Amino acid sequence: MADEPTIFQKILDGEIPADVVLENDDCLAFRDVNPQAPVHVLVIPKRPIVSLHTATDADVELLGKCLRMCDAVAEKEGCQEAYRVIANSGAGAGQSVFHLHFHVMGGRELSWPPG
Ligand code: IU
Repeated sequence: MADEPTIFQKILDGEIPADVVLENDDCLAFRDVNPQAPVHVLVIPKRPIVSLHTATDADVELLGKCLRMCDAVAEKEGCQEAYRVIANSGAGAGQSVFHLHFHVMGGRELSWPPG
C-alpha cells in the first residue's frame, strides 16, 4: 500500500490551503499554522525529501535553493538582520512532518541554544 501523502505534499498538491509567502519552481514557503515567533515560515522542496538525513548528493542543488529561499523569506518579512533556520531531522529531534522543511524564525529575540 502506498504511503499516505504528508500534509506538506497535500499543500503542494493544492488539496489543503496554505498561507504562501514565496514560491518558485523548486521550493514553496508558507506560514507555520502554529507560529513560535512573529515570523515563522516553513520552506520546503517541491520534490519530496524526507529529511536532511535522507537527502543525498543528488539533492545538493535543491537544498541550496531552499536555503536561498529561506533568506528571501527573511528579507521579505523584514527580519533579514536576525533570523534562524532550523531543520529537525528525525522524530527524536522533533520532526513531526516527514517532508523536509526549514523553519525560518525571526521577529523576536532568539535565545541560544534551542531546546
Ligand atoms: P517539525 O520540525 O516537523 O516539528 O515541524 C512541523 C511544523 O509544521 C510545525 O511547526 C507545525 O506547526 C507545522 N504544521 C503546519 O504548518 N501545518 C500543518 O498542517 C501541520 C503542521 I500538521
